[in-house]
Amino acid sequence: MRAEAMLTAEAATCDIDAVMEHYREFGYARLGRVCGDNALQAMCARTEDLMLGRVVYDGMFFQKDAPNRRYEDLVFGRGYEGPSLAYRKIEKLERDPLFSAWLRNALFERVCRRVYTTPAIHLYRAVIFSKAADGGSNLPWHQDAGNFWGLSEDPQIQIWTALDHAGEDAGCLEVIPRSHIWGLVSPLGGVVPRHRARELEAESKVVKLPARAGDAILIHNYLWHRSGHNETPNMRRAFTACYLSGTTRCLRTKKAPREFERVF
Ligand SMILES: O=C(O)CCC(=O)C(=O)O
Repeated sequence: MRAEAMLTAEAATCDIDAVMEHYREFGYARLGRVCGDNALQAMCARTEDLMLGRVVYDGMFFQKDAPNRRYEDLVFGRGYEGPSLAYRKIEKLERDPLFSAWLRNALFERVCRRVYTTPAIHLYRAVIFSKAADGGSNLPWHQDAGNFWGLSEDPQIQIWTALDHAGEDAGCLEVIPRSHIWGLVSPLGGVVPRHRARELEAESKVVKLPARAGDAILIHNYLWHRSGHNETPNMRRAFTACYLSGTTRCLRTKKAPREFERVF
C-alpha cells in the first residue's frame, strides 16, 4: 500500500497551522482522523500477524505485559515469547513495508518540516504500543528524551496513530499540557519519579485524549504522558513514530553507534 493511499482525502491537503500552534503551546496536538479504513484494517491485521508469528522480521523488539498489569513488574530482555496478543510493545516497525509507508506519509512530512529545519529528517523509532482486551499495564508519567536515549540532540516530535478506538476506558493517552516547557525532569529522562509528579501536582493537571481509530496526535518528546489499563473487551493498539533532525547523532559507545534512517 502506498503511503498516500493510506491517508484520508482530507488529511492529504489539510491546513496544519493551528495544529502546529497548539503543539508548540501545549506540547501535543490532535491531527484528527487521518488514517483511512483500509490502511487501518491492514495495520491491525499486520500487528496481529507479528504478535502471532505469522509475519517475522529479523531484529524486532517484543515485550509482553506483566500478567499482574503492573508496569514495575515488566520483564525485560525476553524478546519474542511465542504467539500471544499480550505483547505491550513491538519496535522496529520500519522493517515492515506497511508501517514504513505509513510513517513516511506526506502529512507527517509536513508536520516534521515545521519542527525541524534540516533538509534530512531521520527516524529514531517506530513502535506499536498495545493493550490486550481487558489488560494492558499502567504506563506511568514519562518523557521520551534524555541521556537514556543517547542522542546528540533531544528529539522533539513523535506522531501517535490510534489503530483501534482508544477511549478513556481503553487506556487512552493522558498528558499534562505545557509540561514540555518544564524541560527534562532529570538528565536521564524516561519515567518521572513519583515525588516530582506529586510536587508538580500532576494529578490536577491531567488531560485525557480519547481517540478514534485513525486519529493521530502529535506529542513533544518532553511532554509528560502516560496511559492506563484497557478495561474494554477489545484490543487497544497504537503506532507511534519518533522523528529526528538530520543532524542528530547516536552517542552510544558500548556498541557501534546507530545510523538513523532518512525518512524525509
Ligand atoms: O500508547 C501508549 O499507551 C503510550 C504511548 C507512548 O508512551 C509513546 O508514544 O511514547
